[in-house]
Amino acid sequence: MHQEPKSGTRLKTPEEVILGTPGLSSDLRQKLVPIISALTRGGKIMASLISRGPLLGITGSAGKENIQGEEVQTLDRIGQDTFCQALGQTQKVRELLSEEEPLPTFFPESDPDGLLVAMDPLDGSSNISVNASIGSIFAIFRRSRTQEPEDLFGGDRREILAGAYILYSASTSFVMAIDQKTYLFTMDPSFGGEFLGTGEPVFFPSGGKIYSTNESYAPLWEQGIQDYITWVKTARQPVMTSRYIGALVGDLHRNLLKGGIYLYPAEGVPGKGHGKLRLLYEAYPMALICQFSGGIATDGVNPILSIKPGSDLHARVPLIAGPMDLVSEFHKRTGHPL
Ligand code: AHM
Ligand code: MG
Repeated sequence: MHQEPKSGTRLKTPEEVILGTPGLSSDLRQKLVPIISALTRGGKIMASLISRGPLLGITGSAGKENIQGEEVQTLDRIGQDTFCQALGQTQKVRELLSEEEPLPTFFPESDPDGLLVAMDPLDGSSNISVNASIGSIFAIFRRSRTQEPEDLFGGDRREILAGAYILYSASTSFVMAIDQKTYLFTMDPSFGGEFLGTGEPVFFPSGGKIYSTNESYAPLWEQGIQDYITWVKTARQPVMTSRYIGALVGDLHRNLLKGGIYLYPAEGVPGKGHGKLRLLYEAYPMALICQFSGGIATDGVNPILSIKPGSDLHARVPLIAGPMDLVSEFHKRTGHPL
């Protein structure tokens, strides 16, 4: 459960939380602090641009398609440039994978033992032009020293250290999962755009009643998932309610604070169909955030964090994410108990 700060509480920055995290070595802290600062600095720039978007003429299409055949929005490009520059400047990121670029960006001047970052710089692109919630998502990985530059993200010789997202909405939130805990910060525009939070961990509340999915695809899902959704609507006690923003960051954030399950299943035959969300920079970081908040994320059968990335760095997976009670119930009813 998330606690609002009590008056008089001394609020903390994400960097202060990292520096006070006992489970991180000083070497890791020295790498993570500038990386997290780069993310919040980028978030501050993005929040400022997004809040003036229509006036700046940046809420439309960039007039081209990305590697995945999706129309690139101007803000997708701005997000890419903003976070790529900020992360490169830290010299603590060896390589950056982005939804917006087919190949990872290698930073030759960086610390040879630097970390890896995978990102979706602008999540929920279809919400941009209608002033609805959008976000940015990041996964930070440690890697094996022996990996060659062209192989940094591939294989299973890297370990996710942190997951984070920024939610651009009525206020701008920064959520960070690190060392078994998830923390929430809010940007204070009157205080230089600093992100501040209580430093207390956030947990999914128990007994959540929200389900979030794009139900228009239901006829394409495997029968067990269709049956689960029918049961949720007709028989489950207590009854659930549907909420869907259409931006993973917005949907997951609401569900984290209120208790809810997010579902983006595969379309087609189980095991053969692919979901929409990308493993390395959407599913992994959200899975870590769920896990460190008392929840779990799966592909409908296996935990997301047990899936090894293959050669396609932009691979998609089905995603079922939320508090343990709701995701376990989903798995039980769809025949794949956790
Ligand atoms: P994007 O990264 O191109 O913005 O796509 C990802 C988004 C998620 O944020 C969201 O959960 C999902 O796509 C919505 O998809 P749909 O419109 O099919 O419901
Ligand atoms: Mg995106």
